[in-house]
Amino acid sequence: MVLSANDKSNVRGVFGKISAHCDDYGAETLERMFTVHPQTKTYFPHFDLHRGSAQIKAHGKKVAGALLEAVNHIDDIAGALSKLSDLHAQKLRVDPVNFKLLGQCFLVVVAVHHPSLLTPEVHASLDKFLCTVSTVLTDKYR
Ligand code: HEG
Repeated sequence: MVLSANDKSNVRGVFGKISAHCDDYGAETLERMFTVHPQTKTYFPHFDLHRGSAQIKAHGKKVAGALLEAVNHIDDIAGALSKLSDLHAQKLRVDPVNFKLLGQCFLVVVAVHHPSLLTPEVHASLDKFLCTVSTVLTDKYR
C-alpha cells in the first residue's frame, strides 16, 4: 500500500482538524469496536470494558497517540511504529483481521463528528493510511 502525495496531504488535513479530540475519538473507536465486534473484547480480559471506563479512555489515548505518531512520520511509518509492531507481533498476537475492524470504527467515528470532512477522496486516503498502519503492526507476525 503506497500513499500518494495527495493521500498524505489528505491524512494530514484530517488529523489537523481532529487533533484536539484525538484521545476522545480513540476511546470512542474502541467502544464502537467492542460493541459492533464483541470478539475483539477477548484481547482485553483485564480491562473494565463498560462505556466510559477509565481503562478504555487511557487505551484510546494510546491508540490515538500511535496514529498521530504515524501521521507525524508518514514517510516512515514502519520506523515510527517499530516498537509497537514488535509488541503486537511478539506479545499481543492480535489476529490481523481485527485491525481492519478497528480502522473501520475509527473511520466511522471521524465521519460522525466531521461529516463534511470525509469526502470520498479523503475517506479513501484515510482508509489507505489505516491499512498501512495495520500492515506495519502485523508485519512481524512470522
Ligand atoms: Mg493495540 C496495546 C496501538 C490495534 C489490542 N496498542 C497497544 C498500545 C498502543 C496500541 C499504542 C500500547 C503499547 C504500550 O503499552 O507500549 N493498537 C494500536 C494501534 C492499532 C492497534 C495504533 C491499530 C491501528 N490493538 C489493536 C487491535 C487490538 C489491539 C485491533 C485487538 C483487537 N493493543 C491491544 C492490546 C494491548 C494493546 C490487548 C495491550 C493493552 C494493555 O494491556 O494495556
